[in-house]
Order: sequence, then structure tokens, then C-alpha cells
Amino acid sequence: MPYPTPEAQREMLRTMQTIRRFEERASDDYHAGDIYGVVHCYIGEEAVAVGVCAALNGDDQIISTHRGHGHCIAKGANLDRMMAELYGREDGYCKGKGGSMHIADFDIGMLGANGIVAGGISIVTGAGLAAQLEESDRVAVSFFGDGASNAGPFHESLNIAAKWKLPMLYVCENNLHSAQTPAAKTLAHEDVAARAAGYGIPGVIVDGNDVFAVYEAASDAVARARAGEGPTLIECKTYRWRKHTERPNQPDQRPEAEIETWMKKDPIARLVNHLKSQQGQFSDEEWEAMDAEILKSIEASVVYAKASPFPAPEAALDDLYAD
Ligand SMILES: Cc1ncc(C[n+]2csc(CCOP(=O)(O)OP(=O)(O)O)c2C)c(N)n1
Repeated sequence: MPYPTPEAQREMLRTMQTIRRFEERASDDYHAGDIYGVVHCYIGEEAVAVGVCAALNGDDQIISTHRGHGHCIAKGANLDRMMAELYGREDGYCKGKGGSMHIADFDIGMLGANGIVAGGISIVTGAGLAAQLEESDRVAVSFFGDGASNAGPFHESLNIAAKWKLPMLYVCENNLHSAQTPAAKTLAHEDVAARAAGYGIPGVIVDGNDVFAVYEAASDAVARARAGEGPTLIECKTYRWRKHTERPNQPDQRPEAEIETWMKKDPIARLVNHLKSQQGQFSDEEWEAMDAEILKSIEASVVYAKASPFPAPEAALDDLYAD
């Protein structure tokens, strides 16, 4: 697996920081009453989406969860259309009728976020089956949480994907909590990756705050999938910095010390430090300029969203059924 070039490493940083800035803004605008529904932030977990998607081709397909902004951005989604969707506007990805949890863009291989916990796992396994039946080179990736790994679709999908050697990556984002429930209270074994043994496939544990470690594990799994050897389960140990959702009354029983410990393992600061430690590769000024550019693109996405109209009430039933 070739190590990412310095340019590729910088692009990884740019994408991770874009995810963070996008969500900081989405959170602010949600609290200001401009964004409707609910917003689940991925902040703190950016290295997972970016490390995995950096190992994929443009036509590879992914599916996301309720915490999906990071996966969309890492797969190359358009920020304007994403923000317009969060704002509930006509120019959003789902014409403003889906919101934060339902962003999809088939053109970039983003098959959709999903408000149903574990709901995406079997859908994207179907995409893996399609890739195999079409004898294409594509792989399909399922992102899901530790909570979702306790649900039926996880086990059913891994079983059939292993049996049929589907070109799949199952990427568990173990952020130690499932809404208000600590993972330790519901996982029979503390490592989700250990479950891979039950299906005879590799189960890999990765530091999910190290984008290069994630990239390496994903690259190995992609090579295995493309070679027809079947799926891999990758468990990324990571942490979400925010409450389960941005709702003002959202309870949060996580210990303060745990949150602080994980915030010190910031995947973005870690990558910045790595780049800066490479002699002459990345200066403070370059980092500031990159961040300023990102903030500008986020601001532009908000301007775009606000300029877009709300969908007409009579369009409410459009697109519900296929012709
Ligand atoms: C089938 C189903 N059950 C319950 C819920 C309510 N719910 C939304 S998110 C969530 C926790 C999911 O935890 P996890 O899979 O670990 O993902 P994380 O939020 O940690 O990223 C729950 C229980 C739901 N959306 N769908």
C-alpha cells in the first residue's frame, strides 16, 4: 500500500477540517433556528470517513448513518447542496425534504444516510452484490456505529457477504456510546471486530483518530475485496465530542473526564502536527490559509442555502414512488 503523498496528506487534512467547520456552522445555525429537524455531529470522528474514503475510487459506493455529514463530504459531496438540504431548501440534495439524515448523491457513490440504526448495512450489502453480479471492480462500504452492530442487519449482512465473498468493507465507528447508552453495557465482547471470527472474515481494530491507520486498514480491505476474497470488518475506536444530537435538551451522561481525554486525541490536531513535523512541508501560515479557505466555502454554502426557496407544499408527495 503506497503511503499517501504529502499532497494527499494535505487533502486529507482539508477534508477533515471541512467536515468539522461544516458541522460547527450547522450546529450554530440549528441553534439559531435556521436548520430544521435534528443534527447529529461527527466532530471528533473525521479521520474515519476521510481515511476510508481516501482508499476508494470515485465509483465505489458507501452508505452512511444518522451521523452522516462526514461520510458525504469525504466522498466528495457538494457543500452548497448539503447545506441547502439542512436548511430544508429546494436546491438541497433531496429538494429540502430529507434534511440532515437523508443526504444521498448516487453520482459520487453516496447511497444515502439513514435515520434507521443499522438500516444502511443491508442496503449497501445489496450494492456489494450488484458489483459482484455486474463483474465490476467496485467495492461497497457500510459505515455504522457500535450500537448498530448489535442489530440483526449487521449479523445477517456479514453472514451472507462472507458466504458469497462480496466486495464489502464493514466499518464500525465505535465511539463508545450509543445515544445515552455506554457501549460497554450492550456489547457482549468489548471489541466489535471480534465478531468477524463468527463469519470467518478478517476483523481489524484500528485507532480511528489516526487517519493513516484507517487509510491503511481500508486499503488492505479494498485490495482483498477487489481480489474477490470477500468482506472485512474494520472497527475504528474513536469518540464523538458532542452530545448524541444538537438538541438543546439532549441528555448526556458521559463523564467529563472521558470527553476531555478524547478531545486531547483530536484527529485533526494530530494530522496538523504530523504535517508540521515534516521538514518544510506545512507551515502555520499554510494551515491558517487552508482554514480560511474552508470557512469561506462554508459561508458560501450558507449563502447558497438561504437564497434557495423552500419546496412548494404541492411538491410534498413528489418523488415518493418510482414510476
Ligand atoms: C432502529 C432504530 N432504533 C433506535 C433508533 C434511535 N436511535 C437513533 S441513533 C441511536 C444510537 C445509535 O448508536 P450507534 O449505532 O452506536 O451510532 P452513534 O450514534 O454512536 O454514531 C438510536 C438508538 C433509531 N433511529 N433506529
